[in-house]
Amino acid sequence: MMRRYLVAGNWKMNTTRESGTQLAQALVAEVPAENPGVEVLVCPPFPYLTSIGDVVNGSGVGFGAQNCYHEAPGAFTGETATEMLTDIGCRSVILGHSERRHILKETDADINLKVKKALASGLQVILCVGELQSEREADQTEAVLDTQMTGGLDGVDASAFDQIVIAYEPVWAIGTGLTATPDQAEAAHQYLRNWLKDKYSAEISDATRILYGGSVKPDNAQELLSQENVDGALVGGASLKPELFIPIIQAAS
Ligand code: G2H
Repeated sequence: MMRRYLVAGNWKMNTTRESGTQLAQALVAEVPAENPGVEVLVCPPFPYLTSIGDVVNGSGVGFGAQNCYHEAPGAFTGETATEMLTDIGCRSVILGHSERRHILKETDADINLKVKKALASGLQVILCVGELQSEREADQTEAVLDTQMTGGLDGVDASAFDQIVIAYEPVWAIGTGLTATPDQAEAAHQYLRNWLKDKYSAEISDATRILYGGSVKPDNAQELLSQENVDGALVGGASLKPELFIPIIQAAS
Protein backbone atom coordinates (compact mmCIF):
# COMPACT_ATOMS: atom_id res chain seq x y z
CA MET A 1 0.00 0.00 0.00
CA MET A 2 1.26 3.47 -0.91
CA ARG A 3 1.08 5.72 2.11
CA ARG A 4 1.28 9.46 1.54
CA TYR A 5 4.25 10.97 3.37
CA LEU A 6 3.55 13.51 6.08
CA VAL A 7 6.17 16.06 7.08
CA ALA A 8 5.05 18.06 10.09
CA GLY A 9 6.88 20.95 11.73
CA ASN A 10 6.49 21.12 15.50
CA TRP A 11 7.44 24.67 16.34
CA LYS A 12 7.13 23.95 20.08
CA MET A 13 7.27 27.17 22.20
CA ASN A 14 9.21 29.09 19.55
CA THR A 15 8.80 32.00 17.11
CA THR A 16 7.26 35.43 17.39
CA ARG A 17 4.26 36.54 15.38
CA GLU A 18 6.61 38.10 12.86
CA SER A 19 9.16 35.29 12.59
CA GLY A 20 6.42 32.65 12.43
CA THR A 21 4.65 34.56 9.68
CA GLN A 22 7.87 34.83 7.68
CA LEU A 23 8.55 31.15 8.16
CA ALA A 24 5.06 30.19 7.00
CA GLN A 25 5.31 32.54 4.01
CA ALA A 26 8.59 30.95 2.98
CA LEU A 27 7.01 27.50 3.12
CA VAL A 28 3.93 28.55 1.17
CA ALA A 29 6.21 29.92 -1.55
CA GLU A 30 8.06 26.60 -1.88
CA VAL A 31 5.48 23.90 -1.24
CA PRO A 32 3.28 23.12 -4.26
CA ALA A 33 -0.45 23.65 -3.65
CA GLU A 34 -1.10 20.17 -5.05
CA ASN A 35 1.38 17.68 -3.67
CA PRO A 36 0.00 14.14 -3.89
CA GLY A 37 3.22 12.56 -2.58
CA VAL A 38 3.58 14.51 0.64
CA GLU A 39 1.33 16.28 3.12
CA VAL A 40 2.98 19.26 4.83
CA LEU A 41 1.90 20.64 8.16
CA VAL A 42 3.10 23.29 10.59
CA CYS A 43 2.16 23.31 14.26
CA PRO A 44 2.72 26.81 15.71
CA PRO A 45 2.15 27.86 19.32
CA PHE A 46 -1.50 28.58 20.21
CA PRO A 47 -1.30 32.42 20.12
CA TYR A 48 -0.19 32.32 16.48
CA LEU A 49 -2.48 29.59 15.16
CA THR A 50 -4.98 31.98 13.62
CA SER A 51 -2.44 34.25 11.97
CA ILE A 52 -0.42 31.33 10.62
CA GLY A 53 -3.67 29.71 9.49
CA ASP A 54 -4.38 32.85 7.46
CA VAL A 55 -0.93 32.72 5.86
CA VAL A 56 -1.21 29.07 4.79
CA ASN A 57 -4.89 29.21 3.83
CA GLY A 58 -5.40 27.77 0.34
CA SER A 59 -1.79 26.61 0.06
CA GLY A 60 -0.19 23.19 0.18
CA VAL A 61 0.67 23.72 3.85
CA GLY A 62 -1.79 22.76 6.58
CA PHE A 63 -1.67 23.86 10.20
CA GLY A 64 -2.14 22.00 13.42
CA ALA A 65 -1.99 22.48 17.18
CA GLN A 66 0.49 21.05 19.67
CA ASN A 67 -2.10 20.09 22.28
CA CYS A 68 -5.78 20.35 23.19
CA TYR A 69 -8.09 19.69 26.13
CA HIS A 70 -10.53 16.82 26.38
CA GLU A 71 -13.58 18.75 27.58
CA ALA A 72 -16.12 20.77 25.63
CA PRO A 73 -15.82 24.57 25.93
CA GLY A 74 -16.51 25.74 29.45
CA ALA A 75 -14.84 26.68 32.72
CA PHE A 76 -11.34 25.26 32.14
CA THR A 77 -8.99 28.19 32.60
CA GLY A 78 -6.01 28.15 30.31
CA GLU A 79 -7.14 25.22 28.18
CA THR A 80 -8.02 25.01 24.49
CA ALA A 81 -11.04 23.08 23.22
CA THR A 82 -10.98 21.03 20.04
CA GLU A 83 -14.07 22.98 18.96
CA MET A 84 -11.91 26.13 18.98
CA LEU A 85 -9.29 24.45 16.82
CA THR A 86 -11.78 23.31 14.18
CA ASP A 87 -13.45 26.73 14.35
CA ILE A 88 -10.25 28.38 13.06
CA GLY A 89 -9.68 25.77 10.34
CA CYS A 90 -7.02 23.82 12.20
CA ARG A 91 -7.10 20.21 11.03
CA SER A 92 -4.55 18.37 13.13
CA VAL A 93 -3.27 18.10 16.67
CA ILE A 94 -0.09 16.60 18.12
CA LEU A 95 -0.86 14.58 21.26
CA GLY A 96 1.34 12.73 23.70
CA HIS A 97 4.55 14.50 22.74
CA SER A 98 7.36 13.44 25.07
CA GLU A 99 7.75 17.00 26.35
CA ARG A 100 4.14 16.89 27.51
CA ARG A 101 4.60 13.40 28.95
CA HIS A 102 7.83 14.11 30.80
CA ILE A 103 7.77 17.86 31.56
CA LEU A 104 4.02 18.42 31.91
CA LYS A 105 3.50 14.94 33.42
CA GLU A 106 0.73 13.86 31.07
CA THR A 107 -0.20 10.22 31.53
CA ASP A 108 -1.41 7.74 28.94
CA ALA A 109 -4.88 8.15 30.46
CA ASP A 110 -4.77 11.95 29.99
CA ILE A 111 -3.56 11.51 26.43
CA ASN A 112 -6.26 8.95 25.69
CA LEU A 113 -9.02 11.38 26.72
CA LYS A 114 -7.55 14.00 24.40
CA VAL A 115 -7.14 11.52 21.55
CA LYS A 116 -10.81 10.51 21.76
CA LYS A 117 -12.03 14.09 22.00
CA ALA A 118 -9.88 15.24 19.08
CA LEU A 119 -11.06 12.33 16.93
CA ALA A 120 -14.69 13.07 17.79
CA SER A 121 -14.11 16.66 16.63
CA GLY A 122 -12.79 15.46 13.29
CA LEU A 123 -9.17 16.41 13.90
CA GLN A 124 -6.26 14.40 12.59
CA VAL A 125 -4.36 13.13 15.64
CA ILE A 126 -0.58 12.72 15.58
CA LEU A 127 -0.04 10.43 18.56
CA CYS A 128 3.57 10.46 19.75
CA VAL A 129 5.20 7.50 21.43
CA GLY A 130 8.80 6.76 22.32
CA GLU A 131 11.17 5.46 24.93
CA LEU A 132 13.69 7.15 27.22
CA GLN A 133 17.37 6.35 26.87
CA SER A 134 17.29 4.35 30.12
CA GLU A 135 14.37 2.32 28.80
CA ARG A 136 16.20 1.54 25.56
CA GLU A 137 19.30 0.53 27.51
CA ALA A 138 17.13 -1.76 29.66
CA ASP A 139 15.76 -3.36 26.49
CA GLN A 140 12.30 -1.96 27.30
CA THR A 141 11.66 -0.12 24.03
CA GLU A 142 8.93 -2.44 22.78
CA ALA A 143 7.29 -2.69 26.21
CA VAL A 144 7.16 1.11 26.44
CA LEU A 145 5.71 1.45 22.94
CA ASP A 146 3.12 -1.22 23.75
CA THR A 147 2.08 0.59 26.95
CA GLN A 148 1.84 3.99 25.24
CA MET A 149 -0.07 2.62 22.23
CA THR A 150 -2.43 0.57 24.40
CA GLY A 151 -3.05 3.47 26.79
CA GLY A 152 -3.27 6.19 24.18
CA LEU A 153 -5.61 4.29 21.90
CA ASP A 154 -7.78 2.66 24.57
CA GLY A 155 -11.36 2.59 23.31
CA VAL A 156 -10.48 4.01 19.90
CA ASP A 157 -12.48 2.31 17.18
CA ALA A 158 -10.95 0.95 13.99
CA SER A 159 -13.15 3.35 12.02
CA ALA A 160 -11.17 6.33 13.40
CA PHE A 161 -7.87 5.28 11.86
CA ASP A 162 -8.20 7.44 8.78
CA GLN A 163 -7.65 10.32 11.26
CA ILE A 164 -4.72 8.79 13.15
CA VAL A 165 -1.00 9.16 12.53
CA ILE A 166 1.59 7.63 14.87
CA ALA A 167 4.89 9.41 15.52
CA TYR A 168 7.78 7.39 16.90
CA GLU A 169 10.04 9.79 18.77
CA PRO A 170 12.79 8.19 20.84
CA VAL A 171 13.17 10.66 23.70
CA TRP A 172 16.95 10.34 23.70
CA ALA A 173 17.02 11.69 20.15
CA ILE A 174 14.84 14.76 20.71
CA GLY A 175 16.63 18.05 20.36
CA THR A 176 19.89 16.35 21.35
CA GLY A 177 21.45 16.09 17.93
CA LEU A 178 21.40 12.30 18.39
CA THR A 179 19.31 10.53 15.79
CA ALA A 180 18.14 6.95 15.78
CA THR A 181 19.99 5.12 13.05
CA PRO A 182 17.79 4.21 10.10
CA ASP A 183 17.91 0.59 11.33
CA GLN A 184 16.86 1.56 14.86
CA ALA A 185 14.01 3.68 13.49
CA GLU A 186 12.90 0.97 11.09
CA ALA A 187 12.88 -1.66 13.84
CA ALA A 188 10.65 0.48 16.07
CA HIS A 189 8.36 1.38 13.16
CA GLN A 190 8.08 -2.28 12.21
CA TYR A 191 7.13 -3.07 15.81
CA LEU A 192 4.44 -0.36 15.72
CA ARG A 193 3.09 -1.58 12.38
CA ASN A 194 2.87 -5.14 13.72
CA TRP A 195 1.18 -3.80 16.85
CA LEU A 196 -1.49 -2.18 14.67
CA LYS A 197 -1.95 -5.43 12.79
CA ASP A 198 -2.31 -7.46 15.98
CA LYS A 199 -4.62 -5.05 17.78
CA TYR A 200 -6.62 -3.77 14.80
CA SER A 201 -6.19 -5.28 11.33
CA ALA A 202 -3.79 -5.78 8.43
CA GLU A 203 -5.65 -3.05 6.49
CA ILE A 204 -5.22 -0.50 9.29
CA SER A 205 -1.60 -1.51 9.76
CA ASP A 206 -0.94 -1.03 6.04
CA ALA A 207 -2.73 2.30 5.78
CA THR A 208 -1.60 4.07 8.98
CA ARG A 209 1.29 6.46 8.65
CA ILE A 210 4.12 6.16 11.15
CA LEU A 211 6.38 9.23 11.33
CA TYR A 212 9.86 9.42 12.77
CA GLY A 213 10.81 12.33 15.03
CA GLY A 214 14.03 13.21 16.81
CA SER A 215 16.70 15.53 15.40
CA VAL A 216 15.59 15.07 11.78
CA LYS A 217 17.72 17.28 9.55
CA PRO A 218 18.34 17.59 5.83
CA ASP A 219 21.40 15.37 6.05
CA ASN A 220 19.62 12.42 7.68
CA ALA A 221 16.09 12.85 6.28
CA GLN A 222 16.62 10.98 3.04
CA GLU A 223 17.96 7.84 4.66
CA LEU A 224 15.31 7.80 7.40
CA LEU A 225 12.48 8.42 4.95
CA SER A 226 13.69 5.67 2.64
CA GLN A 227 13.00 3.03 5.30
CA GLU A 228 10.05 0.87 4.36
CA ASN A 229 8.00 1.68 7.46
CA VAL A 230 8.90 5.36 7.86
CA ASP A 231 6.11 7.45 6.35
CA GLY A 232 7.29 10.92 7.18
CA ALA A 233 8.84 13.07 9.86
CA LEU A 234 7.84 15.14 12.85
CA VAL A 235 10.47 17.84 12.86
CA GLY A 236 11.25 20.22 15.71
CA GLY A 237 14.35 22.40 15.57
CA ALA A 238 14.88 22.06 11.83
CA SER A 239 11.28 23.11 11.11
CA LEU A 240 12.08 26.62 12.35
CA LYS A 241 14.34 27.40 9.41
CA PRO A 242 13.03 27.23 5.85
CA GLU A 243 16.50 26.36 4.57
CA LEU A 244 16.39 23.22 6.73
CA PHE A 245 12.69 22.32 6.61
CA ILE A 246 12.22 22.66 2.85
CA PRO A 247 14.96 20.13 1.99
CA ILE A 248 13.34 17.69 4.45
CA ILE A 249 10.02 18.13 2.64
CA GLN A 250 11.82 17.65 -0.65
CA ALA A 251 13.43 14.45 0.65
CA ALA A 252 9.90 13.09 1.12
CA SER A 253 8.61 14.33 -2.22
C1 G2H B 1 11.02 15.78 18.58
C2 G2H B 1 11.20 16.68 17.43
C3 G2H B 1 9.86 17.24 17.01
P1 G2H B 1 13.60 17.81 17.24
O1 G2H B 1 10.46 16.52 19.69
O2 G2H B 1 8.74 16.76 17.65
O3 G2H B 1 12.06 17.74 17.78
O4 G2H B 1 13.51 17.59 15.75
O5 G2H B 1 14.08 19.16 17.62
O6 G2H B 1 14.34 16.69 17.89
